Amino acid sequence: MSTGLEAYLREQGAPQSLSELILATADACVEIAQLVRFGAAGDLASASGAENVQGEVQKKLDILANDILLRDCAKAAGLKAMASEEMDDVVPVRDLDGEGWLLLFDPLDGSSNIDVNVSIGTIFSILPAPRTEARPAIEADFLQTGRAQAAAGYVVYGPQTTLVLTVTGAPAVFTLAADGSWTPSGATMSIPAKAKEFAINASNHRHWSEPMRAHVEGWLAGADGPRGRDFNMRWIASMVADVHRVLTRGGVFLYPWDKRMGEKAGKLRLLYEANPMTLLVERAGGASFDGKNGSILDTPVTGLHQRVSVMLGASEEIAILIEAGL
Ligand code: AHM
Ligand code: MG
Repeated sequence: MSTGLEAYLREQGAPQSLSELILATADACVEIAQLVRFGAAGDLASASGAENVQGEVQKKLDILANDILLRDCAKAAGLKAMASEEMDDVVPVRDLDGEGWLLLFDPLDGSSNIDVNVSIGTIFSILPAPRTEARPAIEADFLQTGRAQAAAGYVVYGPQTTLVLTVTGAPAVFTLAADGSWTPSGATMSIPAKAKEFAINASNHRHWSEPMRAHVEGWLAGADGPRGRDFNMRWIASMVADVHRVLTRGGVFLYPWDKRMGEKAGKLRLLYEANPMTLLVERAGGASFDGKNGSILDTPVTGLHQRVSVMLGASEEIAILIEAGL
């Protein structure tokens, strides 16, 4: 049941097949919200022992959320294939032929927060399926830059369950009501150019590049340092919740490359995390930087599970980070 969301998708002029896929994704998230609410305190949150493609121990809730998305979204007639942070390979659903969509998701982002009952979320990205001869989709079909996304969004499972979505314009915000429907919250997401707040895991200070260390030290020095004003800091360790705050009240979120990563560009995943969150941030007037090429949305895509350095949020602060050559 998603009446407010359906009306919004009609207003946006989203193609029918894209609307159906977004509605199916949102429905899956309603089910995941129930699991998170009632299952997290029980044994669902205990480690299953399985390792995902990133070499991390998955929680049972991650696997269940993944299964729900796979099952519910496959029902959308325009969906050709899916890819998930939790699975090595793509899952073809229907042969490519004419208009269709590819769905990518991080089923439960920030899952280290499950045990401590702190906000987690689902992130999703929708790409156009290549128009080609009839065949099942393969990994190469998913290797499109963030700029190509037809829609992107997330659901944050926090004190409220909130869906944030972009199809064409500024992010729209919906709250999950008691009857299971997505109700427009009326909130407008617009990130002020100037940051007053930053989010970074400061325990990684010694691993950062020298310019990154200097930049964060400038924030910490506040009014007594080179920036001449105070900054506030937050770190939830759940990208969905941290970026939701940036979209709601401004600031910047960073998970930059650090020395422990070596050849890897960063910790966060380009296709499942960085691209969808960046599309929302840029549509809310913010900016992003991948530490190399410019906007994260233009980062060349070479692999399904590629990682990237992430800096996003207030445009003036991102411009300073780019200038500093971070
Ligand atoms: P996950 O997808 O395995 O949950 O990892 C991604 C999460 C992000 O949500 C969050 O920003 C980051 O990892 C936190 O990392 P750290 O624990 O290093 O601060
Ligand atoms: Mg994640």
